[in-house]
Amino acid sequence: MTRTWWKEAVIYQVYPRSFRDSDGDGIGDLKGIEEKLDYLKELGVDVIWLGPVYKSPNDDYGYDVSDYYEIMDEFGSMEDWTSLCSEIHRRGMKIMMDIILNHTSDEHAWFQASKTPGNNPYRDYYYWREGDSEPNNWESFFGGSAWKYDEEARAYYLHLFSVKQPDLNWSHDVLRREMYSMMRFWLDKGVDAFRLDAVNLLVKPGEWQDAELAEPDHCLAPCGHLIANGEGIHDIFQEMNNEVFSRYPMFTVAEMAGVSAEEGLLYTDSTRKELDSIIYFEHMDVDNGPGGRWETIPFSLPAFKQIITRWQLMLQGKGWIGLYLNNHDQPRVVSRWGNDSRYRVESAKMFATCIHMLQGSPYIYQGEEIGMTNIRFDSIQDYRDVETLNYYRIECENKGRSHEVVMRDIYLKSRDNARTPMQWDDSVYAGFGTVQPWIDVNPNYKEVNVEKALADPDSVLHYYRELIRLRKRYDVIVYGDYSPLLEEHSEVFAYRRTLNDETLLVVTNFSEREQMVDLGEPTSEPSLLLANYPPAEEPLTALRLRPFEARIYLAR
Ligand code: TEU
Repeated sequence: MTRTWWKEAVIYQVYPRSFRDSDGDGIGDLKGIEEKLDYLKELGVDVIWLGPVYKSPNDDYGYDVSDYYEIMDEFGSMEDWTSLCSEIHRRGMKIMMDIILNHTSDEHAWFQASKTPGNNPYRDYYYWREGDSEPNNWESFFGGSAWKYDEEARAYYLHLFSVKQPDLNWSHDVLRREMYSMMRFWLDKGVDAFRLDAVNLLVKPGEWQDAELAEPDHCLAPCGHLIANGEGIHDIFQEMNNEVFSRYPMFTVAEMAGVSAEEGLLYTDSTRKELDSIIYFEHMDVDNGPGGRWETIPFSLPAFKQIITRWQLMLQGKGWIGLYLNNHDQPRVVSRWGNDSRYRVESAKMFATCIHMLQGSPYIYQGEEIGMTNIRFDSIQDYRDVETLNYYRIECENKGRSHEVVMRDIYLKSRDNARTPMQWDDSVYAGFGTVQPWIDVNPNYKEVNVEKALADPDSVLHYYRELIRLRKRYDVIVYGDYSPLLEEHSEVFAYRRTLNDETLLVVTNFSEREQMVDLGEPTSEPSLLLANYPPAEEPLTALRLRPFEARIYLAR
């Protein structure tokens, strides 16, 4: 067991626009994050992942960068960023920046310069294709064609995400060097970690062949599987590692959709010198129907457990993962797979237990630690996310589906579910700021907020603190081997972690019904480390688990 700081770390994701508005413009900002650092320190997190804060026209809220070297006006200035960075460090925490490499904004100077046809040094920074029609039938992840015609350029450009996010051409040596120096710029400023956005899409296939529509591969848009993990992608990460990562005491986490555990190992195997860890999607896609993420099918715990187990065993002792059930792209898990009314607190604690005790580094998405829930706005006017708005337009206007039917999908899967303002207290706008925020506050803020959670020893928040405290105390949580238990059970997820003479037993009931389970005779007397219900005196061979009950036992 080699100690590695980032394996031991808990990472907290801040979505800057929705965290805290310090200057009364309705939009979260860097000063607002700085105000809340003591709260994060007391929670016990080690690393703060800052969503993108670069200059951006905000078509995809910062994931469309128009200048990598400047801070977005709404968020503050470079001085504010420097101050935030040093205040994070002063408290013994670290800072992770979100790095967007696959595309820029169409308002980036490179893209503007690339439009001039002919011999132009920027032309090949992007994928420009001349012709009378779109080069192929690829669809964007955000709906509609992945190609857009530009009059000035007299050509089509590729955009896998929104029309305002043209894809960069990573086979271009000069572009790659530009990106490496951009990354070094931020590391030289003291950044400790990178979250690399959508990076398994960097290489595009040499042939622009059509995608077969109605793909069986439902976690990606119709062209996704043709692009994900393309030939030569590992060479890029080895080069990036050599040019950038290996020169700093940093760590990387790569966000990658459409990656199997086998591929996940190739990316993160420490001997290959590519990436340190990966955030994969497979377990989050279990409720996607054949039509994609907007089509929701019932959650299947057996499918979920199989995926988790496959990844745990595949990477054990070789690679590393980020553990998560929530982020800014996913609906809130308490609403999605738990019960956000009757068992909000119980289910929030249960999901946290299940995730935090696995092997990997746990990620906490803002508001998850107080059990924030999905929202339901009646009108599409109240939604802000480009993916959601495109979906509504395509389904209602182009396909003629009714408002009610389309809104049902949006209530289940819209990314705005997780993007409503952080609920700090029960004052107007939930303590997020003093004016109407850019997106409405969840109406349950009087019930669900930080101030209330701090005052209640049984809150979700105090439970998260306990989970983090346990991680700092028991090496088995970070470094122990994983083995699944009760693999056939359809409602209970249980597993064992072992390191030397320490054994951890984790048992979580994913259902609203009581479940009887037998974990087998223990080899030594187990002690209950943490649970989300008052302790019940039962032998491990006859556990009676209450709705969404979670327990962690330690045996030596
Ligand atoms: O997400 C990449 C990604 O794979 C998304 O398509 C994801 O599947 C989708 O958001 C689910 O609805 C990253 C960022 O996390 C996301 O916020 C950005 O919109 C996207 O890249 C483009 O930069």
